[in-house]
Order: sequence, then C-alpha cells, then structure tokens
Amino acid sequence: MRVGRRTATVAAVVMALALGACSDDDDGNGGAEPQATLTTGVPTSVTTSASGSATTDSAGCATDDGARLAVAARDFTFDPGCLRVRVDQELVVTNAGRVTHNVTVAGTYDQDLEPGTSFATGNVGGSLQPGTYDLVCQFHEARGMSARLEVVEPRQ
Ligand SMILES: [Cu+2]
Repeated sequence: MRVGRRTATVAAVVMALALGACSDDDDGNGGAEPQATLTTGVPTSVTTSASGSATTDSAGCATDDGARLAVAARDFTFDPGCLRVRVDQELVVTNAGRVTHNVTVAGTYDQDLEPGTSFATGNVGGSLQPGTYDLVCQFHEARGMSARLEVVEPRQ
C-alpha cells in the first residue's frame, strides 16, 4: 500500500515537470517573436526622420543617405559586415538575435545589447575621426563577430 502511494506521487510529480517543461518551451518561442518593436535609447525624432535608403557600394560596404545607418547584431555576426558611415550620421545597432551581444569600438563605444533592444550612437563624428575601425562584440569576437567600420567626411 505504502509503495503504491509513493509510486503514484512520483508519477504525478513527473507529469507536472513534463507539463512545466512544455509551457517553458512555448514561452521561449513566443517571447522571441515580437522583438522588433522593442527599442531603447533611440530618440523618437530620429526614428521618424531617418528613413534613408540603404545601399551597398562596390566594395561591399553598406551606406545610407539618411541620418542613420542600421546594423543588426545576429547570432553571431554583424549584418552588414562592412559599414560606411558619415561623421554626421549615427549608427543604430539592433540585437536581432537570441543572446546578449555587445557593441564596442575601442576607445569609444562599449554597450551591451539585450535581444530586441537597440543602441544609437548619436553623431559618429562626436566620438570618432574619419578613418577605419573595428566594431566588435566583446562576447563573441573570438567567434568572428566583428564588422569593418569606415567613418567618412560629410557629403559635400
Ligand atoms: Cu555577440
């Protein structure tokens, strides 16, 4: 009798654990979907006025004729991998992946980025002189998560 009760109790616990695991999976999948709506640190005025047209030049570097250049941090690359930004533009890096990433340019930016959030640099010229830099994720640089960042003079 006692053994039978214990067996029944154990079975109930196992079932509860199994159900819990299933609902955890559902939450994880559902929670990852609507990440594009979450942004932090991006002024509303910039968001509404900055829809330039992004293009890729002959060297494979992304440019944008608007006020900002958008970059996605994925698991585990920056997309695009080459960025040409004017000193009067800003970079807006959005974590489109499932893990925390980081945006670092040595000597200036160093920002952790949770999934679904964005980091806006403000005018790049406020932090960087024209030149070529490495933009890296400090967490995944060893896995090749870096991009080439070219900072150029404003349009004439
Ligand atoms: Cu990363």
